[in-house]
Amino acid sequence: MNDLSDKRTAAVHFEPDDQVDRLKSEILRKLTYSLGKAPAAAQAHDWLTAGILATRDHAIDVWQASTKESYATGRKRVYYLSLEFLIGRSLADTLNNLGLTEPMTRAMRELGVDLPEIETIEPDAALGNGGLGRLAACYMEAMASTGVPALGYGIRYDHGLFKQGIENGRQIERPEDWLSFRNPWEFERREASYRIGFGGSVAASGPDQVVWTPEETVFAVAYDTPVVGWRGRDSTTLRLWRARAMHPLSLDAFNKGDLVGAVAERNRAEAISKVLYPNDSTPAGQELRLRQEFFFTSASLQDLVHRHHRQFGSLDNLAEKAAIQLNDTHPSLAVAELMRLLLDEHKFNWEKAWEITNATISYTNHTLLPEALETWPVALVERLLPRHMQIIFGINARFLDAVRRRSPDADLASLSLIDEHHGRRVRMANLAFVGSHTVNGVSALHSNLMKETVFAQLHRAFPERITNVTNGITPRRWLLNANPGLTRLLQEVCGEAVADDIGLVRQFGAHADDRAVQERLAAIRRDNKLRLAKVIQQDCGVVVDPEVLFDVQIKRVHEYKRQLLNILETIALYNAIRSEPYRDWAPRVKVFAGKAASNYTTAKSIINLINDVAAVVNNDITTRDRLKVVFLPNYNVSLAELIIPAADLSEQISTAGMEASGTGNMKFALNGAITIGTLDGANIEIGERVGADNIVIFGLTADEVEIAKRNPRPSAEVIRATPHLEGVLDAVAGGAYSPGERDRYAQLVEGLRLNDWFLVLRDFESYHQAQRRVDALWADRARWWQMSVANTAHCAWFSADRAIGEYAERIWHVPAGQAARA
Ligand code: BZD
Repeated sequence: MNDLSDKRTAAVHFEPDDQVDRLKSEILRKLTYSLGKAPAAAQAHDWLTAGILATRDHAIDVWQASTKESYATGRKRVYYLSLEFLIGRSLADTLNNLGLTEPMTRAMRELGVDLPEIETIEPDAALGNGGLGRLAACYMEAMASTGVPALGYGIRYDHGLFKQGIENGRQIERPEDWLSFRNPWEFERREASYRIGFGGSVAASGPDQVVWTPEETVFAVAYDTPVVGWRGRDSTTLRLWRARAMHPLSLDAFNKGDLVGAVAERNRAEAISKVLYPNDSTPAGQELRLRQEFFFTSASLQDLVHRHHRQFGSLDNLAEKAAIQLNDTHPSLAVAELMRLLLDEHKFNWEKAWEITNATISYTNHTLLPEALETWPVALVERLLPRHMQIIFGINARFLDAVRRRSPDADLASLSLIDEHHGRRVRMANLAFVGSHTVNGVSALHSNLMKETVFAQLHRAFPERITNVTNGITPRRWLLNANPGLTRLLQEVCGEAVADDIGLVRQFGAHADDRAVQERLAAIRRDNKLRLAKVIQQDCGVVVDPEVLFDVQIKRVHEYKRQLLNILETIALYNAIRSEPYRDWAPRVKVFAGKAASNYTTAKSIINLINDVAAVVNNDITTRDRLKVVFLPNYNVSLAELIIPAADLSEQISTAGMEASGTGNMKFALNGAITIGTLDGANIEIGERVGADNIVIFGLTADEVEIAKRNPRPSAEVIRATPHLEGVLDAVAGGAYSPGERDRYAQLVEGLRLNDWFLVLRDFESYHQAQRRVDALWADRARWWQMSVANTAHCAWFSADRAIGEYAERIWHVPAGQAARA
């Protein structure tokens, strides 16, 4: 067995030989009859596809049983609308959830194939930017694992998030192409195909009766993928829409020799599902994005309304049988589209239609950054969706009237669905808020800030509407599969049942001082670090020692996440080591990974700086054994699965109040890394659970940030008061790390000196001190492993099963099939 194949033992392992024989013959049948390959001629990708197809058959059995059960019992279903599902690879997780990891590994081995090796050629399904998309993927799996009947609706992008390369230290983007060799997990559903209209005109056809005649119509065609839950008890469905033209070829144009014109309609239609917008935390703004949003929202609503009508014969009880969750504002046109379907197609009156809409929809907010809140010009919405614009005006008028009657002094301008200050724009967050019965934030701090800041006026108007559901992560992917060594130890200490009931890891806490457990932990971490070290050497050409502290910051690159703070502090550390090379510095490797939106110049400059600093530091013999800096290219779900179990220190250092929750923070803590972080997002809740002694907190609090922003301290003053900072900034600005282009970072540094909006300078000293506390903790290794145990033992609460349990009980009002335990 190689080091990767050990991970198989984390799964359920009691499979008899006949199961292995059966799998072997299933794989061979797929190879022969689905792929037309003889075993002797089969390549690695053929074995992978045959393995996926054989696994998929087992998933289908579960899937069909789940679907049948939910139809037969008429249970309420959850519809999770998300423009992003960041799934990653599926084979290892599906096998593990089906309890087939071990027999499949053996079956493949007997066929001469190394399963863990071929698993790595499965492309990541990268249909998402970051946390929001990954959350949707975790929740689909957790709903399947806790027996919540659910469909996830999204877009089947031809091209997911771009592939990142690093050339001369700079990010370059290459198109992602996961579908180029087909997707063996999915099923095309020709019968589930809907017409999606755009543009055109609206005419009254009678009192209260309106007919919308779109100018353009495209088809949405469904592609379904089963998502199997733990122990294969249940499955949810991921239904992704692909855009097709009504008329793929204009023969008229073709006959006139106009080849471009002949396929113009097709290109325009298919552009809708062509590519994921790579913007995280800044809205895309273009018309195509609005078309994507309406396209998938309308297809999903038509589909669920159609299903409901077929099953129950009426839409009166829609809210009793369907819960629609909006993942951020991207699907918030659902409010207007559901109203349109009820009013225009099913002839409900406004009051009844509104009652049903509001009782069915709920909305999750993922950001308070004002620049990230979606708004669309009224003129654009009017042109693209004239009927929906009418409905939005109708909702707004009734809503503002009602508020005016109740509280004459309310601030109507900020409540309105229309922002009149910036050239009339539709505020999608207000639309989602007003149209939902419940609105949730994703951590305790974030939900409270929602009430105090962006949604303050709406909160006054609807004081019961905002609630909190702190995010969660699936422990199957992020612990059991990603960290088989730790999983084995946990099963030994807490019992085999930890895989079924992650809450049992609590018992691990009692072993924090046990030397034998500490040594086992150290050995497991070392193995994980060795695996990562190999990839670092391959991808960055840097040799790192698995004995040193692995200090990791992996996430989208954004100013508010403050990779800049980390790299500036790294430079300060580098300078300090150089000036006192014989002190007993805690040797470290600084690991970075993350993509910057392609048009986000500052974020790209930060990536460039990290790579430039790496080039200097890694080639300096004075600091050779003490400090290395690496930037791993093309961060994605699979890379996260490799990095997180190898991390000693987890960097969660956003400006307080700006990271809604974070979910990487939870993955690291559950895997036993120590967090160095600000009191932001879910870091606060992690701290509450693991205890103040087991987390390293620094920096201004969200309240202090608020004050600091209102009365900014001049950067010059902050710099003067902060030892080492001036020298670091001068070196960067003066080209010490970019000798070939001395002014490369002049602007980046000038930006900080002019306006330290993200408080990089303000928090620098506090961060620097916190890192020295980390040095001291690392030097006391027994203490370090104690802390690590405490982190794992107290983070089961961050299981997605717990989060889904809260949504199910408090928001969706659906009983979970199996109680979520954490
Ligand atoms: O959502 C993230 C937040 O920044 C995190 O704090 C939080 O943990 C996760 C899950 O709740 N937000 C995003 O990931 N946002 C996007 O990816 C995004 C995508 C498109 C447009 C705007 C934002």
